[in-house]
Amino acid sequence: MDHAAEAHRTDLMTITRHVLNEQSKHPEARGAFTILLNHIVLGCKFVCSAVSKAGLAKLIGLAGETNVQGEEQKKMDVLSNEVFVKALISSGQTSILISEEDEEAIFVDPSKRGRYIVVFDPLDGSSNIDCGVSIGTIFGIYMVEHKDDLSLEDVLRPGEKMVAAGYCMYGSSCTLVLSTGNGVNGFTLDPSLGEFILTHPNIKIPKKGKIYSINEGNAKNWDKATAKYVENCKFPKDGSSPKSLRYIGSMVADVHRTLLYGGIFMYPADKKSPNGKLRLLYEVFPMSYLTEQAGGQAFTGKQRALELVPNNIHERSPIFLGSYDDVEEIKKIYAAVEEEST
Ligand code: AFP
Repeated sequence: MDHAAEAHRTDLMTITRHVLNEQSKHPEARGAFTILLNHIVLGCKFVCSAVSKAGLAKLIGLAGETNVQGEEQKKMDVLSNEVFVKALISSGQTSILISEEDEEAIFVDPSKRGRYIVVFDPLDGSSNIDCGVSIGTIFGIYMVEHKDDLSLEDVLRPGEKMVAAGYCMYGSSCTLVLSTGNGVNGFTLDPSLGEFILTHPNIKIPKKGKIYSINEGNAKNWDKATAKYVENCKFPKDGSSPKSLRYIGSMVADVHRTLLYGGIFMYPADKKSPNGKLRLLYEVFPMSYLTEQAGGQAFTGKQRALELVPNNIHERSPIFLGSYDDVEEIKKIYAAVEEEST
């Protein structure tokens, strides 16, 4: 019997154990982050379970519709939002919450406040849910800067100021990918244990990929640089093979594949949507943070995504993220197009 391999299989690194290990490297840490993360994990487990039962339980549907028992149904994204908001407030570790589902920022009651701000999309890609396509929760975490004078200024900070970011993908398995600023790790939910187990340690995005991912239906409105880049993906001029197109239309799933297999994910600006579609605080920033932590790059078409300063909590931004070399190529194309026009 190979005892070393056996020991590996029986030494389960749960997400809590992993975060406690990280915490022990910071003697000043008092466990607040671990408590916060446990509450995020609880929300993810709830949504994972609800999503997997959605078809059976008829949880899908418009908010306000009634089910067969005559009870009012909640749409899955509304339900997920309620679960996350309640879990985050009850953790006692948050002061401000920004959710894709809530127009206004939530300022936690002073008696329950903690040192963190959480920006999140409780159920991204929810238009995919009716056909069983992978969807997910995305989150980013900032530390409060002005504890005694709390305001939106604490939130409207560049993504590089985040202290952690992650997503949970509800797919064929439930996978939570997390970075606390020291690389990226992936954990898979073992439903029989109810625990997220480290299955993808130290994720590194391949330096160059063979996949491009974009909604080609928007091509007629693309800017020159995006059109040129996509043309190069299909008809490379350097004799290399064309790239494959993969587009799920669910950011968590498209970014997850990009992190593991490499390549580029794009949601550019176009004539119809000059700022693209994706939201800066709780889509673009967390995914850019994870991409950089995995060794890739994230670019807006003008600058490094994580350096953008948001002006409002639901602001949108174009994004090109993925393998280092692939993003480098689009950066060069944007620079050349810019030079041509001056
Ligand atoms: P939904 O939550 O409305 O399904 O939108 C998903 C999303 O915000 C993101 O997850 C996708 O990457 C992107 O939109 C897809 O947008 P297009 O349908 O315009 O390609």
